[in-house]
Amino acid sequence: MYAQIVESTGKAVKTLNEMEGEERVFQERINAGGKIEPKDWMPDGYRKTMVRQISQHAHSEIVGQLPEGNWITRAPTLERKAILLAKVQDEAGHGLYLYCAAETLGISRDQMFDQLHSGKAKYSSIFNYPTLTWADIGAVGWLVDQAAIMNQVPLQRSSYGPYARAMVRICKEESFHQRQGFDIMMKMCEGTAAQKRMAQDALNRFWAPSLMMFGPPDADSVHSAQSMAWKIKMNSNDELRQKFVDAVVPQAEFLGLTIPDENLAWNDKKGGYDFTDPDWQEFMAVIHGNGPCNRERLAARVKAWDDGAWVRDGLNTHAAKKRKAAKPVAG
Ligand code: FAQ
Repeated sequence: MYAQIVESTGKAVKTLNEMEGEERVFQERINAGGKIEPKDWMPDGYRKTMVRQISQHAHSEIVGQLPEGNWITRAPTLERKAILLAKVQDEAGHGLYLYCAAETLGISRDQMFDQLHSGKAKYSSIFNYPTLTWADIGAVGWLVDQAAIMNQVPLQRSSYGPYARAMVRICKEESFHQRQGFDIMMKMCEGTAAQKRMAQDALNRFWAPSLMMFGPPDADSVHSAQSMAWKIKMNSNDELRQKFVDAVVPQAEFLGLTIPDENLAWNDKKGGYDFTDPDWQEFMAVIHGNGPCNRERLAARVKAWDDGAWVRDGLNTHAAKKRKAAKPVAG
């Protein structure tokens, strides 16, 4: 692991013995389970990686509202509509905590939005897939939120204080989200044959994209080695993907649904399921802007930004007037 060249720094991951001064103190603190706070010294690569990960995560929460928002007006009952509205609002809140956490590292909200709107910043691949039926909203809660939880629970212990603390509340809310998704799936599976077919179809379409959420295989993950040494990431992409599969298979059995993978089989030796990798070429296409909904998602975010210009202008003008009025009169 330590010989791997990582993209975050462009260098091999250093061992403690190769470090001195502030860098060594920083790494010792991390190794001892300490937290790094905004005003603490940190290597440039650490700051850069944290900004990248937190802002990508924030963008994912915000763009992640779109596939679900698509169903608010079409939810089958008033109760389901109220629950979905609350969930989508929660995602906006998660975005806000995360943008605030990223700002503590010296990047502004405007810079982050600019990176999103120009296509420079990534957000989770999963949100570039369409939600075609109500069962997809069940599958998103059940699978996508579960994948998010699998990834984010360990991040509550990650080394950057503001990120780790934001994750505590986010994880609590994601757990509720996962339960509501599973509840939708249960209702569909206990319903008519057509409703059960819809649930199976949603699982068929969301299974592989959910596996992709954990990132490329460890061997192709350019940031993992350094991020794990800095405890920005607590587990590797493949470890979390395996954990996810092991948790979801019995849930699918409970629902009476079939995981769309002919190679899925319990492996006694590893104490987990063997499964087929998702199509990594498709993953690369999606994360480089060529998934089924990338253009639509980005256009929706840019439109929201443009439509909100008059609000930002009004707020800025008001703030400028207040600042002027508060200025002490000279003499
Ligand atoms: N999608 O070297 P690695 C949610 C990129 S929140 C897009 O392995 P890393 C809530 C990666 O950025 C879901 N891009 O990278 C919700 C890098 O590209 P770069 C979001 C991906 O950072 C639910 C390149 O590939 N969660 O769902 C993806 O060490 C329902 C190489 O990859 C987080 O962001 C991907 N799936 O590991 C909302 C959690 N995977 O930046 C609404 C925090 C990889 O060099 C509804 N993030 N890439 O250009 C993480 O844990 C990590 O950033 C990983 C990727 C695991 C996502």
